[in-house]
Amino acid sequence: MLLLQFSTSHYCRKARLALGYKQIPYQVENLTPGIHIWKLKPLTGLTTLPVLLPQLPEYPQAIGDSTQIFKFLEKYQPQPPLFLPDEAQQQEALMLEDWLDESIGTATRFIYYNFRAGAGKQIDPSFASQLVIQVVRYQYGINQAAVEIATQRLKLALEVLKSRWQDRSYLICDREALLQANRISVADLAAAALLSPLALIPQYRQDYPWLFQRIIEIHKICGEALPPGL
Ligand SMILES: N[C@@H](CCC(=O)N[C@@H](CS)C(=O)NCC(=O)O)C(=O)O
Repeated sequence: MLLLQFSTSHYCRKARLALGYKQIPYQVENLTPGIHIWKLKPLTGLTTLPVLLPQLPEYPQAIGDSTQIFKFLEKYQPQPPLFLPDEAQQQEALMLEDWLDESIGTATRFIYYNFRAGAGKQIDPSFASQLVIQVVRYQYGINQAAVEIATQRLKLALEVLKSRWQDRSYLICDREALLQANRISVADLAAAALLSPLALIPQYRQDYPWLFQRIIEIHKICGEALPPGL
């Protein structure tokens, strides 16, 4: 299999976590932002990465979107399972994953790129890096007002996640029988990948130490290299 990715993208990290968890051998091809569109459009009709190319005759040529990649991998190789056996719990996991994808992953992007252009500029002050950061800020409309909204959104999200993740290994668990059906799900992989850029921001490291413990644990389970800062 071949994973088309941007090397620094947290959504591509999410796909790598699933491939690693399933222990599926794969190669990566790093695309260049901007010209990536020419390669992707004919393959998926989307402009976003990750895209997985199974490179197997009986499977689709390309799967775009990290959620679709999760679904494909679960069908392609059911063991070890990423989906929960209890239908209600699996629905809850999918709902959390969708929220993390559509809302929280975006909020993290806004906060991260704002940090890298300001207080975190010394991480890589080179012209090339700062140019990429400015292009991303322009592309996604990352300005002070939008960052303020993203910060509030993330604060609430971390409160919600804290109640599930601070004292337990996994986000979905059976509240009546705490020890039952308490295992890794699509929600854990999504949270571990999509919140990982916060590891470079000192304020988040200080305020949410439990979050980074969980991110490290999930990466170890999946055999994926830790994100920068951890
Ligand atoms: N919902 C998508 C989001 C992926 C996404 O936003 N990818 C970004 C990189 S972090 C991207 O490809 N942006 C380039 C573009 O939109 O043209 C997924 O889960 O795969």
